Amino acid sequence: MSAEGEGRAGVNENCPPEGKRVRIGKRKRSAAGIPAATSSLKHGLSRMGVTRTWKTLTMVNQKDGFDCPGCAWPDPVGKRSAFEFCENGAKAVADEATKKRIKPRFFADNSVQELSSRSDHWLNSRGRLTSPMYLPGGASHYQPITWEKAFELVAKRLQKLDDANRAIFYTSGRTSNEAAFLLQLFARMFGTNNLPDCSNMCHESSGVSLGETIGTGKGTVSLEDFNHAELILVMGQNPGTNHPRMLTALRDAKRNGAKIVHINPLPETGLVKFKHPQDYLKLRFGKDKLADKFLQLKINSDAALMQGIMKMMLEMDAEKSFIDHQFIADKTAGFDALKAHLESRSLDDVVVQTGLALEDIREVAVMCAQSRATIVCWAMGLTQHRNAVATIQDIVNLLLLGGHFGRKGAGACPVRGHSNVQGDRTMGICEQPSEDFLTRLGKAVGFDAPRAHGHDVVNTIHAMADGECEVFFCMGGNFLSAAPDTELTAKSLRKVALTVQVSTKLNRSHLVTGEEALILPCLGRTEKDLQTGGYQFVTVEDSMSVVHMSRGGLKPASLDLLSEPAIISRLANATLGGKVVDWPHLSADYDRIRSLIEQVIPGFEDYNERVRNPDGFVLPNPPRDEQAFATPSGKAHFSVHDLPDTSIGEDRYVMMTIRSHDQYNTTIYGLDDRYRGVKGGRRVVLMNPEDMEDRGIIKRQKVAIRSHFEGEIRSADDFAVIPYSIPRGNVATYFPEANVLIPSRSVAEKSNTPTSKWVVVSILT
Ligand SMILES: Nc1nc2c(c(=O)[nH]1)N[C@H]1C(S)=C(S)[C@@H](COP(=O)(O)OP(=O)(O)OC[C@H]3O[C@@H](n4cnc5c(=O)[nH]c(N)nc54)[C@H](O)[C@@H]3O)O[C@H]1N2
Ligand SMILES: Nc1nc2c(c(=O)[nH]1)N[C@H]1C(S)=C(S)[C@@H](COP(=O)(O)OP(=O)(O)OC[C@H]3O[C@@H](n4cnc5c(=O)[nH]c(N)nc54)[C@H](O)[C@@H]3O)O[C@H]1N2
Ligand SMILES: [Mo]
Repeated sequence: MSAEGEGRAGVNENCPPEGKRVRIGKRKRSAAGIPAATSSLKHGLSRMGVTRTWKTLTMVNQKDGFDCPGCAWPDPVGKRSAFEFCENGAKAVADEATKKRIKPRFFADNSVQELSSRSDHWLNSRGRLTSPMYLPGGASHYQPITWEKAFELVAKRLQKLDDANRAIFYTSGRTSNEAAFLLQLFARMFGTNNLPDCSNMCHESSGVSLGETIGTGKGTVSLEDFNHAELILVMGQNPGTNHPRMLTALRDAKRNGAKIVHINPLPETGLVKFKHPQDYLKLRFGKDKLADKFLQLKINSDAALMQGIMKMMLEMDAEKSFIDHQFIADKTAGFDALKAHLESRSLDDVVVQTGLALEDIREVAVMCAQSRATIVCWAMGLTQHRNAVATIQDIVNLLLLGGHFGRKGAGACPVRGHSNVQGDRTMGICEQPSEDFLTRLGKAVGFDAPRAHGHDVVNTIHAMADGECEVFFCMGGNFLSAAPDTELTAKSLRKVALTVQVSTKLNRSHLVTGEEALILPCLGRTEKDLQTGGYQFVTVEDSMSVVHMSRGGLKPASLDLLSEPAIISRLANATLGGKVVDWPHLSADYDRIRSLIEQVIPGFEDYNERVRNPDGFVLPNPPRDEQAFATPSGKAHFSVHDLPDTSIGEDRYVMMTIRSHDQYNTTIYGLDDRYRGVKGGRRVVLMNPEDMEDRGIIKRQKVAIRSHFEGEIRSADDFAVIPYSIPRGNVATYFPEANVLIPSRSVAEKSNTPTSKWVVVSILT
């Protein structure tokens, strides 16, 4: 291996600029509707053709079909319509079910270096991977390899390690429960807890925050609760793009009388007006107005807003009871400390940090005080900040004040991203497993699970950079582009002896590799999975803890694909042999994997039977089910946090990195962001028009961005400035183009999540 970790010459870790000239249109006022329906069809037809489009889309989220890989929003219980998907779910499905194929010949014709000069959009649109490929040390091209040889190669590498902790097993959140369980079992029997996952960059802060305060890391609402809510706060989330099916739940909530407040630096289209495409079939042409109130606060001022609202609620409570004193007395601890803290604070700080008018905050405080059933939803706008755990605990404070746990129509709703990211964690994909989990796992299987904590994503990058990692195995995802500090992550990956990617589509992590690399192509959600025990289904857990089946119905993209459970099972067998676990037996029939899961993980009793119920089953959730809080004191905890220091210095801006309407994380479907009116390019920076004027920057002017963190400077050039409705001093760019600018050591306290929504930058003209 190249000792310096320089990797292959000329391989580009960044996506080269794509598109000609960015066009700026009008921001859309209404989400979904006919444009969404036509966009779904356009994507489907262009990738799958007529018959396949019809066949595929009518299987999405159906009881005998497959779970949409688009997001983790739950499906309705009971009656489902024939089209239980949204525009962006349809894009995700079409992307996997595309008819295009990458054959081994493609890799013979294109060197790794040549491929790296192509854009992410181009790489993804080549189609599905079809055969295992091997990149030998020093080689310029991938070459075909048999599955047998591939497993032997990885197994030999693993067996030669003098310390199991020199191997790392990453998971992205599309992995099924069955594959996730097998992967963590294999890693732990091999001897390591090095199980980082995309969750470390996503909702980790939510899990830590909720775990400390209410004793479970998961949300506490069900889909049905939306029909009974009186007030819903949607914070740091863009559901019109990232969870479009949530808009239906918000519409129904609204029709049932709920008020909705949208809290975001950007006026995201989905929350303004919404038109369900299926309403046209029912000849309803009106649009539903969703948000009653929009608070356009500055980036990372949510803690200030929450504390301001709570302070006002307590003041109102002094006159007439507005908080749930009984619940607070019976079920919680720490109220007095919070009260004292809020009393000692000034609302001036709240106004300065949020940039909001006091009357607007008061209006929402009154709504909060009056609501008997409040739901707070949030996503990446809250989790990817240095103080993310604290901010989410202020949300918990707000909910506790009103007693909004274990009550119909109320609760905490962290809206998950990847379709099975919550399930993967339940299955033990976690670098810091609990003692209880390890004991149960060891007992059920008959081995001693390692206790030392492993690496999460950020620590993985640094461990690789320090030469502490020899084998990096990825179950899905695109580690290079999803992680912060692209340059450092690339350098780190190049230091590894062997990188292995189990994937459906080509991405940049296949090009920036360890000295040797493997691509192991797998079946996707949409495809039939035949094992020696017959056709299999897998199971997933949605954002509201419902576990259900997912069964693919399409012919696999190639005869040479293996399922994820089969890949892990064969690798585990090659590495560890079958003395303790009969791996081939387990993966021949996934019911056997589920039986084992049932023995290890509480809540999965009669797994095989219950999961065959068309609506699946719901996992126990003590705060929701019985107002029980599994904290050491048995109470739910109020927490006290000072407001974060949000000063940034002269001529600096705070940059958040967000998703466009035409991408799924690092998978780029197209160059438009329809709702925001940005077309034909992704290297853009959204900026307040007055900030532009102050700096003499004109529309579409090209600028360079520099990020600043503890004396470190990172740069990215060639971004076109777009005037946009965003608070002064804040700017926005797209993920993953801007990941070069994100410092790897700028992380959330306690959750170690990269602060992708808080990057201090300067803009150079
Ligand atoms: N189509 C599609 N669907 C997806 C994905 C996708 O890429 N494409 N990704 C999936 C995944 S893995 C995830 S995690 C989710 C992500 O779903 P989101 O969290 O909705 O995704 P982001 O684009 O990161 O949007 C963050 C939102 O938070 C706002 N925001 C940023 N900073 C702050 C802040 O400090 N305070 C507040 N209040 N708001 C802030 C931004 O303006 C933006 O509206 O979506 C999932 N679904
Ligand atoms: N700057 C910035 N960075 C971020 C974020 C941000 O908001 N800003 N968001 C973070 C978040 S929330 C997340 S979740 C991460 C996402 O991080 P990842 O989950 O690592 O990235 P994805 O882009 O979702 O992974 C896409 C790849 O997964 C593979 N794939 C798709 N389906 C399957 C399948 O069924 N099986 C297998 N084995 N492979 C499959 C395909 O090859 C595809 O190229 O990124 C994080 N990074
Ligand atoms: Mo995510």
